Amino acid sequence: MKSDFYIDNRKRLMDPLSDESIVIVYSGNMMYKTGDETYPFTPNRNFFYLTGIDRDNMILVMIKSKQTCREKLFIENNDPVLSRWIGEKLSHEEAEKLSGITNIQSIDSFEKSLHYDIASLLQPKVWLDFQRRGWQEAVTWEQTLHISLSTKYPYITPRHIGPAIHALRRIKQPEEIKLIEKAIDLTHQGLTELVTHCQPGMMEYELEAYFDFILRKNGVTDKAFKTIAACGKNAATLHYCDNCAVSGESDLLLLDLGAQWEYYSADITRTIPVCGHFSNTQKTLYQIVLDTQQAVIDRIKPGLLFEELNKTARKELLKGLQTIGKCQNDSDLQEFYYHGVSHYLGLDTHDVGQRDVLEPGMVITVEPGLYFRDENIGIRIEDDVLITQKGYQILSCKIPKTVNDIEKWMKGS
Ligand SMILES: [Mn+2]
Repeated sequence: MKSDFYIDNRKRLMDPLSDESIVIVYSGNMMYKTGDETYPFTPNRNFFYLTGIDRDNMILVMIKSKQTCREKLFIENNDPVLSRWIGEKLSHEEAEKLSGITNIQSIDSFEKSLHYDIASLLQPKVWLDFQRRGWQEAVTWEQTLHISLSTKYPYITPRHIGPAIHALRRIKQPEEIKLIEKAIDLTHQGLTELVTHCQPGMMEYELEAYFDFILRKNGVTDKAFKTIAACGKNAATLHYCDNCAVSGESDLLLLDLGAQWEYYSADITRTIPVCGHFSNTQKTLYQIVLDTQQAVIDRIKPGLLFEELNKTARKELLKGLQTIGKCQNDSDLQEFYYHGVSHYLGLDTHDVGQRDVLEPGMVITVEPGLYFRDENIGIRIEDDVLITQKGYQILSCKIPKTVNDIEKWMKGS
C-alpha cells in the first residue's frame, strides 16, 4: 500500500474535527506471554489505518490549529546492543516512507512535545482511542495517559476518537478491496489443498495443516482468525477451534477459515462431506443453507438495512425447515440457527463500524448456517461480498459451493 492511502486517511479523519483538536493514537504494546516470551505483535488497527506501520510502541499525534494540521510520529530509538538480538528498530527514513509523515521524533520526547502542543492552544480538545472490549480487560496505554492528562491539565477532558476512525474504515477504498481479494485468493488456494487431501480417518488438525502450508508457502504471516476445522457434532459449536477430533466417513466437515494479507482478512466457510459425496439427507439440509445464502445475497444493495439481511436469513431458513417438518414457527428456529448472518470484513475479521445501512464500498460476509446437534451435523456457507453502486459483487465467487461443484472439487477437478 502506498503512503498516499494513509495520508488521505489522516486528512479525512482530521477535516471534520474543530480547530484546537489534538488526536493521539498508539500502536500498541508487545503482550507478555511467559518466561521471556511475548505474543506475536499485532498493531492497533486504527493506528495501522492511519500510518501503515505495524511496530509496537509508536505514537501518532495530529494537531489541528488555525485550520492547518501538523503531524508527528514518535518512535523508539535504535539500540545497537539490542539490535544484535532482535534486529534493528524502524528508522526515521523507513517510518517516513511508510506513513508519509515527515516529522518523526524519538518517543522519549513525547511528553515534552505534548505539553508544548497543549500549552500553545487556548481550548485544546484531546482525542484518544479508548477502545475497550470488556470491563475485565487491562488498563490501556490511553487510559494511563488520560489519568496523567487529567492530573496535570484538569481543564482537558479527553474524548473517544475510535468511532470516527471506525466510520471511515467501514467504507473500503479500491486498494483495500484488492488486498481483501488477495486474502480471499490465498484462502481459496489453501482450501483447495485441504479438500483434495481430505480422507475419512484424518485428524481435523491434519486437514488444517494442508491449509496452513499453502498460506505460509505464499508468504502469509498470520491468519485472519483461528481456523475452524470441525467434523460432525463439533461443527455445531460456532467457534470450535480445538481441531483435534478424528473425521468420520459419514461426517460433514465445516471449514471456517481465512488468510490475512497486509492485515486485511478473508473469512470463508465451506462445508464438505468427508468421504467426498453428500448423502441425501445432507444434500437436503445443505441446499436449504445454500438457497438461504443466495436469497440474502440477492437482497444486497445500497440503502438496505443490515437488519434486513438477518430477517431474510431467518425467513428462508424457516421456510426450508418447515418443508422438511423440522420447524413450525420462528421460535423453533432458535434450536437450529443461533448467530447473525453478516458482519463487516476488513482490517478486522469482525470489522468495526455501526451495522445500520449498506453503502457502496462496504465489504460484508453472508454466512447462514444450520446446526443439528442430535444428528451430529453443522452446516455453514460463508462468502465475502462487496456492496457496489448497483448492488453487489461476490468477491469469493470462485470458491466452489454447490453440491456438484464441491464433489468435483474434492476429486481434484
Ligand atoms: Mn464470518
